[in-house]
Amino acid sequence: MISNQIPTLHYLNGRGRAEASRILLTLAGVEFNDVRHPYPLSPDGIKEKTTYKQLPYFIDGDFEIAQSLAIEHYIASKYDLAGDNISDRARVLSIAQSTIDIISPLFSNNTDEKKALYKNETLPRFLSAWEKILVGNGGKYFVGSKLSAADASAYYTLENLYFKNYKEVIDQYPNLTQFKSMFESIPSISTYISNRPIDQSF
Ligand SMILES: N[C@@H](CCC(=O)N[C@@H](CS)C(=O)NCC(=O)O)C(=O)O
Repeated sequence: MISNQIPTLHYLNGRGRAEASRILLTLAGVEFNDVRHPYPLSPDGIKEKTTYKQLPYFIDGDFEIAQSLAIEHYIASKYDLAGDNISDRARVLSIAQSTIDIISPLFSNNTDEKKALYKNETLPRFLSAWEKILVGNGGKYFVGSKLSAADASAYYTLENLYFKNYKEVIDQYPNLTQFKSMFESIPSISTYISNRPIDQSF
């Protein structure tokens, strides 16, 4: 049963493009309707009601928004997770957008050559940059001096990479590994992880 009193996040039964938003809502302590639609989406179901006939789609009272990064940015801004000043807000978005550069190739690496390039060049390039940013900021948070959407984006991406068997690459970046353990030990996140539905896909 969907309650109109709390926000609603529509997505598939998977983590995909909605998980960073789910994690952000969890970090903010916001109760929400986590509506998971079976795949393939029916053409006359939720898809028809959304802006681009795509999910995720977020509804908060009278406000409705499509596009995963915009949803994350809205939630982060509303609940003080978007960065404390103009520079930090840009840094948060920079991490969020770099996750797309990291995740997207996973869907197009269809040859051994592309897989090797990803594992040996692309992934190390992004993970070493992340480690440098994290360590340069003191090692605990990616941006500023408290949790932000940048941490949620990075955590979700590292988790995705573990799932896709890139642990061996991540192990080369001990600060990222330590960050991941720290993030999943946050009480609300740890409870969320233990209770979240078993996904059909990542
Ligand atoms: N740029 C969009 C992409 C959204 C997207 O591609 N959503 C897929 C699911 S991951 C979808 O709804 N596809 C329509 C369908 O499969 O019928 C975002 O980040 O939100």
